[in-house]
Amino acid sequence: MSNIPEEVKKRVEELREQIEYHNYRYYVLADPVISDEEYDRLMKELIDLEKTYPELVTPDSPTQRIGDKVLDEFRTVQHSEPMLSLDNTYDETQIREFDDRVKRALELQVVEYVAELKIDGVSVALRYEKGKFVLGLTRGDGTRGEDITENLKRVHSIPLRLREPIDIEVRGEIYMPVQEFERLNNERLDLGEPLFANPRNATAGTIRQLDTSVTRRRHLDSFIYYVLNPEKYNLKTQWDALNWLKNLGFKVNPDSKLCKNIDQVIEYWSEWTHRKDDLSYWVDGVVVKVNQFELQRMLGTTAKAPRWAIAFKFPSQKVETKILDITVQVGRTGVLTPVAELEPVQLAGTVVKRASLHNFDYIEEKDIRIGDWVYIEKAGGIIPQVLYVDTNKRTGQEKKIKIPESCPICSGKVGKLNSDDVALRCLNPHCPAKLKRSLETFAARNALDIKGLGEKIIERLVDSGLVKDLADIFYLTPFELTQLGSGIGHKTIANLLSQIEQSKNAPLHKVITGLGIPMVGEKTARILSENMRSIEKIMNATVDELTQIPGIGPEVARSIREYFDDDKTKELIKKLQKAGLRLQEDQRQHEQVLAGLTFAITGVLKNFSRNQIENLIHSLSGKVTDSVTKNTDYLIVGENPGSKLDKAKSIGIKIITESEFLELIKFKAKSPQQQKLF
Ligand code: 3BA
Repeated sequence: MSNIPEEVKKRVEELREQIEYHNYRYYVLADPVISDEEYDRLMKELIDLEKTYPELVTPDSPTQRIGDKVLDEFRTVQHSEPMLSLDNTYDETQIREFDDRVKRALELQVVEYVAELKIDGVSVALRYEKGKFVLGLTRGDGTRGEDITENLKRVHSIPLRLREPIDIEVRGEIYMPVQEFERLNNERLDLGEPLFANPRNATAGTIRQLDTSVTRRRHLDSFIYYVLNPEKYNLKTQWDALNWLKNLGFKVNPDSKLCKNIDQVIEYWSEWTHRKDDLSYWVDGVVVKVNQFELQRMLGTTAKAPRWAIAFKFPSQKVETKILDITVQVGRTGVLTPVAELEPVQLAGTVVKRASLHNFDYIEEKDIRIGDWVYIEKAGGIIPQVLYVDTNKRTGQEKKIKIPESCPICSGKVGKLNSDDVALRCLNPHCPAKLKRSLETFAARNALDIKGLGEKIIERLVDSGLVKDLADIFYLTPFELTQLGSGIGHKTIANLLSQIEQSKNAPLHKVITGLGIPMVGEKTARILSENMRSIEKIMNATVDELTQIPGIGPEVARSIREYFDDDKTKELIKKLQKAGLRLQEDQRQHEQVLAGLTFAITGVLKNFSRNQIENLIHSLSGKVTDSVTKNTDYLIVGENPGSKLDKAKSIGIKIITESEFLELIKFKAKSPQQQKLF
């Protein structure tokens, strides 16, 4: 330490202050004052200095937000004061009863409240010493929580340094924005992983990852709403505390309201009942808190919850129905998902016949049985979810299900990949259910696009033993196919064979997508194909070499390596090669009118779906990214644009409409032949 030049130490300190400040402007205030380039330059300078002088690295350096770590376990730590929970109310009568209890206990005619939106996330506690972030805990059992400090450093709106060097503990909610939740579930659908039922589960599953790169990539956000020992900072009310927390550097929800009485609370609640879906994150109610800390202290707490606060839930569309059966689905990656087969019922515009039960822990926790009457709800507007059992309607005839000890399809062994995993999986690599799902992935539109190879044909091909791996479909003969039984005529067979033949011309990235390598979806497949240009090269690449590729993280790299290390994979690739698939990127120059250009897209377009426009750009050698960065050349804007538009404006990226985009292609197209295309 001693031989480090003073000016280096000073510069490092200066850079950290500046970077944290700009981080605050960007992630907390959403009001950046420098461009991404300038920000990146500061960060690079700091990274370089820390590389040269590793002794200077501190746990609160902004570089710690981006470097990845893999932890062995989470230690548990005692909370400095118990983390309580909140009682719930569901209607106006109940919230008035709460107000009456409060007023009676305090012997007051009227009490002031703060109404806050109740974020559908996960509660955490954050400790700072001399203004530096030192510890982040989950709620745990309320007394002890898990140390998730490293993951929380990857949440950019959590300050690593406060704007004053004080000792303090605050609490708040970590959540996953709607857009991120949908992106993540779409990706998981692609990868054959079980979907998250709601953003809260997704958040909980993310902050408890031992590999911090997972958290880093999942863009979580935060709102802070509680400070321990507020008297230490001369705070008298919740309203002042929220304001003070904001100035200290925390992200505080901007839509809280100071209410003079319970009528104003109810007004706030009914207003947000209608407005809640406009937010970029999910809320499930309002948290009502007595404003004066002095009054809070007088009211005190029960063992479980404060008497001075309560949750006032928004009504959700729920409906009651009966579970006729519980079946188990086996996915491509072997995940066993229990599914409730329901007495069909109308809910939020559709007829619901089935609802995911997520996993077997969930069934046990909620004590869900066949024959039960249950309440179901659409969570986050996507998958119907079984909420709870109406135990009053139990007759005694209900049947508990047993956790499968073997795969319901192949009777193979089942187990968990690790003790953290909630998903039970079929461990038999030859499970026909896995093969069937794999074939579906292989034939899907974003992969080999073999339309004739649907669920029914796949079922028969696998059950008859004609197809034992993905490559077998290329070796099918017309005669074999006639053996598949009724409903499959000559025409169907001819069509199928011709489609299979055509699919051999699919470009490399589509083949990679189709293989269904864990963690490798369409996007990653494209990156791999663009950078490695042949299966051979990907197969032989080390984890290090793979990680060098921009957009490939260590976890994905390991997963790719593992997949290709399997002897069965090697055999499969050989067989595919022999069948004549294109396992290397074409050298042929295609229409390169967009070469070197990177696009981002926001809002709804008139003429294209997202997929269509992305494919078009890719086919013209352009790039598409999820977010706007300094490397973006154009942002294409449709109706109802999102935050990308603000970002593009703030950093001066060219913004074009859909028709301007088409004009751009026309203009760029060199040959008259290409011009005609558009
Ligand atoms: N305010 C959740 N608890 C909350 C501090 C108290 C509290 C919540 C809240 C207890 C939200 C229970 C778990 C907990 C910190 C204990 C909120 C929200 N206030 N705005 C009154 O938005 N979900 N949850 N969290 N301490």
